[in-house]
Amino acid sequence: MDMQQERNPAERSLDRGWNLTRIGGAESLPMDFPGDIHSVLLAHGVIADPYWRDREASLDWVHDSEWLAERSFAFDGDEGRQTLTLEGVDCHAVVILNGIEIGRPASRFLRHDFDVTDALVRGTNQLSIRFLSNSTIARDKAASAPFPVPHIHWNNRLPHYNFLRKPQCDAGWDWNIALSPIGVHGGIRLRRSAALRLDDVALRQIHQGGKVRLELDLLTEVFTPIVTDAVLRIDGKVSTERLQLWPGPNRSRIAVEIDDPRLWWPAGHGAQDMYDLDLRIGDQIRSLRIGLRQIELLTDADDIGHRFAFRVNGRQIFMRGANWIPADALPARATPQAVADLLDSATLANMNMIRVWGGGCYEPNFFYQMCSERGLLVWQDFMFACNLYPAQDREWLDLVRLEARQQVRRLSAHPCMALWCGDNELVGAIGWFPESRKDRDRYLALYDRLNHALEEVVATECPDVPWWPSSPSVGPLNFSDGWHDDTSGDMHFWDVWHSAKDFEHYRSVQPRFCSEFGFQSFPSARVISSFTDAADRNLSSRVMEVHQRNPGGNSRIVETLVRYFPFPDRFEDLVWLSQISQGLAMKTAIESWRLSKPRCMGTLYWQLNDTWPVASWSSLEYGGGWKAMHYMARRFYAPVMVAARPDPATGEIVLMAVNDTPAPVALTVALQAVRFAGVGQALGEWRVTCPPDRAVEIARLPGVAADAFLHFDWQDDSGAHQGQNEYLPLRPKEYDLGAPVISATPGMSPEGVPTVTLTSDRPALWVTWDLGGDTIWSDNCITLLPGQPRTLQALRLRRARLPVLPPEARALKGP
Ligand code: BMA
Repeated sequence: MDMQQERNPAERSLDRGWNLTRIGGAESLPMDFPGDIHSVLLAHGVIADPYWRDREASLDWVHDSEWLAERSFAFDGDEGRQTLTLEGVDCHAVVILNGIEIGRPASRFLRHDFDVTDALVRGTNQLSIRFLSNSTIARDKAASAPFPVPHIHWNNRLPHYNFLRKPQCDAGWDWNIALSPIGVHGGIRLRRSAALRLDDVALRQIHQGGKVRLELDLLTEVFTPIVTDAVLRIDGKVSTERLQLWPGPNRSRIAVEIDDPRLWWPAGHGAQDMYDLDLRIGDQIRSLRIGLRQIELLTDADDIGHRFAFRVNGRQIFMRGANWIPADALPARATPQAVADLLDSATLANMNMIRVWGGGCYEPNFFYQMCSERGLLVWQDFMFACNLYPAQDREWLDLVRLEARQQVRRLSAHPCMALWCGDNELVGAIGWFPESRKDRDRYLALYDRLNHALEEVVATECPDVPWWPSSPSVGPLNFSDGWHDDTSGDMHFWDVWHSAKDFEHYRSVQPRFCSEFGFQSFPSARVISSFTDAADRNLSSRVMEVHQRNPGGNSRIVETLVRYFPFPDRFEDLVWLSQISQGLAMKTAIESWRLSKPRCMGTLYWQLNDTWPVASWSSLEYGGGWKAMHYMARRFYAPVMVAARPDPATGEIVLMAVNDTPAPVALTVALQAVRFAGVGQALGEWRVTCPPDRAVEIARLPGVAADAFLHFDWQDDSGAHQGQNEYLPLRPKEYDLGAPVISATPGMSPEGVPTVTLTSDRPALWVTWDLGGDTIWSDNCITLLPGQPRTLQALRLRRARLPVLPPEARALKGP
């Protein structure tokens, strides 16, 4: 699974066969790593499901305690140096071998390499990891800091996690439960080496004149002076370098040129060609699976400000995507299957980029491998979010430098890597706290110490992947408001959700690249039933409020929804309508910004997934089920899309097309005005050619009858790109929607794929066939016109399963 796994025969896993006890407690349980302690307690019935109702806070004793993991192993007194490597220790711990303290891990984001040659004994060895209480350490560190370093206390139930190198959302976030998991999330290995140990490989690729020069920096720890060969093999080519190495850390370079490269392309632009690369230095071996691509971030000045556009292999590509948060609040549940399921859903919704947000974690190698295989580019934040950080502390900053070096080197092999970004929202955060508002100079200087350290690491370790200082950022060394400047840089546009503006307000800005914007909804009735008792299934119940982490969030969902829709009678209808409302919000934003291409060159909505069952901005609910918005995303992220938006200057409705494929497309677009009480009236048919570099105007309409909406269908010359869309000049509740009679007929395609055919006796909006079930459908939440049945096909089954309720068809009805 892991493409950077070493095939070194002198390596031995110590992952399995541990025993876990609580210091001062009675628990004694078997445990394997990678793993987290909550999951072990759960598997053995010591605790019950942490996601159930309001159980969360009753489990605080787990992260307030100290835990001891112990195992023994036999050692036959091998020759050479022995290194104990631990990855992802979460996070403060003491490692003891045969009674000797060999290290104190203090960061989940580091790989620790402890030389244990002198601590090992022939025969049976005792290894233990004592996990300290991260919550206690965070409080102690904050108390001993020379001045306050504030954290985002309205998101964090557990305080001062900005002093820990641990996922910041482990302390609670405005969508996350605060469990603060403990464990080892990578692996534990004993590595034998002779004269040298290969620790990291940093790869860079230089594309020039149709060739690619690969340069690999080999980071070794050398024990005895040695002259040795480094040998690199790729695509039938062998490159050898004779090296003279001296004791201590060494950095050596080996290069190779690929004459006729098969390029790796993002989804929709070509194949995801990959190469196997094998490396040997001394007795150390490393295998990488790499891809060849040139990635650039264009930020040069234009007559608006500064653009923000990605260019891959010489081609500017509009980025359609979403923000990624950890796959589960319990790390042991973020399995390769669960992650693959979420990433498949991303590509099925026509995404080509995801942003690994800075309040979570650097993901494991399999994640980046899966993104590379799917053509999903990764915008990678360094793991800092929404807090101020103690960068005055030399020791802390050194730990961060080490983390950055290791992570940048590790991820340098993956062709999906498109950007290294310094952090999430740290520039804005300087203005959020009384302390930093009062003394902005001090906290800005602190910020720059951290940010500059990260920038230097990217420049030395992986200069061919672009660097961006922060998200949002107006530009390098520009500390102004990235939430409201739509002329330069990347933007986080939160005024609709956080400032309760109308959905139409999205059209008031034209970001160069919008890397965050979102609107909340409730998860499906199925997911709600997985964490509630029947009596909790009420919007204002305590349990529903515990599963909403943004203060006032449930009210915001409802008060915005009622501006657009009639108030629903039943709780289940409210839950469904919240998803339609969320989809309408994102459709309004994304269509408008895609239509402003090339001014805008990317939209990443907040957020793709959930870490537990919660009301949130996600389009995929916990367990991977598609909310209504994800089906809509599959349409509003279609590479070729036709949509309409109002011209604020003239009041006209402008019909436009956008094409993100590599070549121009010829479209025939048929437009009709549809009255809810009657039939459609054809308004015309247009043939347009849409180039890939900008959106084009198709037609302008002065308006439509007050009881009508616009419906358009399009096809290309070969019929390959087809779609339909609608534009409602008024809000849905301002129409007399009537009460459509929908019939749903399940069936089977000739190939044996389940189908369902939906019909309606009158125009019906957002007709939904079942949400939150195991089946992902080809489409859903669709517009039906009378006499035009539509058949949905089962696309695939989800990998994670939740309790199954019978499917049901819903449509928007009048009051
Ligand atoms: C953004 C993110 C997260 C947060 C989201 C919703 O700014 O960076 O911190 O979860 O807003 O409030």
